[in-house]
Amino acid sequence: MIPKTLHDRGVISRYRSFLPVSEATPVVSLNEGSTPLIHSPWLSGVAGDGAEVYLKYEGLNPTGSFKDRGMTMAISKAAERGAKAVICASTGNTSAAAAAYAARAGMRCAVILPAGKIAAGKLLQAFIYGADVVAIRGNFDDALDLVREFSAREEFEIVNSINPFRIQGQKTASFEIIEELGEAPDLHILPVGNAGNITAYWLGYREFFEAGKSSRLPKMVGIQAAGSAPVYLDRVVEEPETIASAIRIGNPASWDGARAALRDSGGAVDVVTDEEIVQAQILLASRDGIFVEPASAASVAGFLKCHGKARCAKCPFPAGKANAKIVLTVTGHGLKDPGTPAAKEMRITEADATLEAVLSVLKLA
Ligand code: AN7
Repeated sequence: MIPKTLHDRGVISRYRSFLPVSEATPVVSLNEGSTPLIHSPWLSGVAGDGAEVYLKYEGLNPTGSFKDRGMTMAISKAAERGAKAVICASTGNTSAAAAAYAARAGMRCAVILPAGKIAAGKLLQAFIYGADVVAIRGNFDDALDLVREFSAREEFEIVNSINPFRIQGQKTASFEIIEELGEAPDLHILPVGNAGNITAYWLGYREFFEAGKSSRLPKMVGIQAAGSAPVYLDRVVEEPETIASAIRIGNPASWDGARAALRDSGGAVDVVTDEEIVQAQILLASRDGIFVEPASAASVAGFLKCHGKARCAKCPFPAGKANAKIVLTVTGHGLKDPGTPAAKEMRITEADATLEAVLSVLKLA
């Protein structure tokens, strides 16, 4: 039995009345959610016109990504129906979250991963939390197709975002943003891979709007990596490629949800190159002190693209609107992916252990 105090601060206890849970649901939580909404002086300055830009730093969840919000719901509901095991396909973060929450619930966890394409920190997480890891010779889309075949097996609960409880949990990020800003933002930018998160955010914004907790809805902007951009291209990408391995997905499961969010919010989807992603990752760390993984930096790269010289014609940024509020979700922690190309920033200079030598390296001699 999990002591109650330990899950009193997770998203289920915080937003119970907006979630499909009951007294019969055993809450499995690691105190996910309540992540900081951090003001970015740098990006606010880039936007101009009195705009305020905020980063929803989801890397500060218990396993280092936004997936924990959905996983507390998926695992709690799996426990409620007596499932003994869970399974997922993943580009890394879903498997880390599934493994941790399954461990917490005393369930077996199997994760199906594209071999050689998972960031080192995420792979380590799956193992350390005790999951059974299968690396398939194929990509994420192949892994998800395989996992769908487990729906016939009663003992397994599928905890990918095709599990509707995942979306329910993830929508709580929108609730937090509205509570913190006192209103929905004008514009919300986030990376899109399997498209569960943009679906979830849009659901959350609509639910709080309907509950009278906000008086407007944001325009939703999805950012994809140029080499893995099925939503942008409006077609399946057979061999997706990007250094942002988390969003290396060619056939998103929640494609319809993404379409609806983009259409109904008056939003847009755009692409950024790997170079733009790495550049944005480095700039966000060195200017704002926030280190995110490459997929998360796609949000920032997309924002910079919209506000740079190559401002895209269809960008729904409320041009001319003074004091706009813009939120970017940065979905995962930078420490998850030490193999990121941004690691080339590490240029270590050795010195003798003397003041003189150290001053010399610091160019203070
Ligand atoms: C850091 O872990 O799909 O559009 O299997 O890890 O909801 O898929 C991860 C996706 C963005 C894209 N940022 O979100 C998985 C997986 C990070 C991510 C996304 C992911 P979705």
